[in-house]
Amino acid sequence: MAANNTITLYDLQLASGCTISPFVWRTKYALKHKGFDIDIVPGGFTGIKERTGGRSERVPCIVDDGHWVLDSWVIAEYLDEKYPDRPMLFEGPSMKAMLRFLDSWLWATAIRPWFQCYILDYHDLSLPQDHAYVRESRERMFLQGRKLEDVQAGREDRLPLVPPTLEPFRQLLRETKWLGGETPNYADYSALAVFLWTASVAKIPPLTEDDPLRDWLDRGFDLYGGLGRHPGMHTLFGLKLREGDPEPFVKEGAGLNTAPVNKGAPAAR
Ligand SMILES: N[C@@H](CCC(=O)N[C@@H](CS)C(=O)NCC(=O)O)C(=O)O
Repeated sequence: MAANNTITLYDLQLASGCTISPFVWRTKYALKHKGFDIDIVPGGFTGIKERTGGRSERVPCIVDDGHWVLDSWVIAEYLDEKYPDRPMLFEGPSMKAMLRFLDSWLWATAIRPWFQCYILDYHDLSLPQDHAYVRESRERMFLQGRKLEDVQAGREDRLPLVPPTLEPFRQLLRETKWLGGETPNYADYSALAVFLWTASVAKIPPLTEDDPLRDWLDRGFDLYGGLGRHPGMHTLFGLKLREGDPEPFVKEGAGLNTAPVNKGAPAAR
């Protein structure tokens, strides 16, 4: 049992102290969902191995009463297994399978294009001692050797193309208050983490002021005493569209709906 109801979490922070990693974000929410206080071990991209006593090169890691758990997904499963008497993060194996799908869809649809729109901001906002590592590793591992400046350039043309692709996700949230139903669960935290990452690095907004995702996003960022409201975060809303840009979202009731509920032939009603 966690001593003093507190679990230690190894963070990944920007110079402002705000968390950048989506994996750490979802773990912060998971710990709060389970009712724990969090003892944060601060730090940036460099020195993770030293901070964790050689145990890991990646975060999040948690330590629960001396027991180390690595990897955000494994941590969430551990929390449910160890503390089944507290609110559950997962609702069985089918939710896990569906969430794996939602995760990969959101990463492909949102994080991939936004990564290329905000990669220089990401670098500039990181801790000064991380700059050289962030530049070298991101250019080598994710950008085929292209310079951060060249990858981010022209983002004004690319940003307006992303909101319309999020329509299936908007559709999902039109049907339910949270992905977890009446209350949020790990599906919400995992999806929120994509937008929390974006808000941590986006010096210019990716979504329009009136995006229908705003309701769920605002409620999600406000959870647990405003867990997602660190002063270092940027607003997600305020993307300015230019002539010729696509409609950012489908207006209520129009288009993209799946087939409506079959209420029977008119004479039979
Ligand atoms: N599957 C792992 C992924 C963790 C991960 O990749 N964390 C990144 C931050 S988003 C990291 O620690 N990166 C360290 C680095 O870039 O050197 C999890 O879910 O915890």
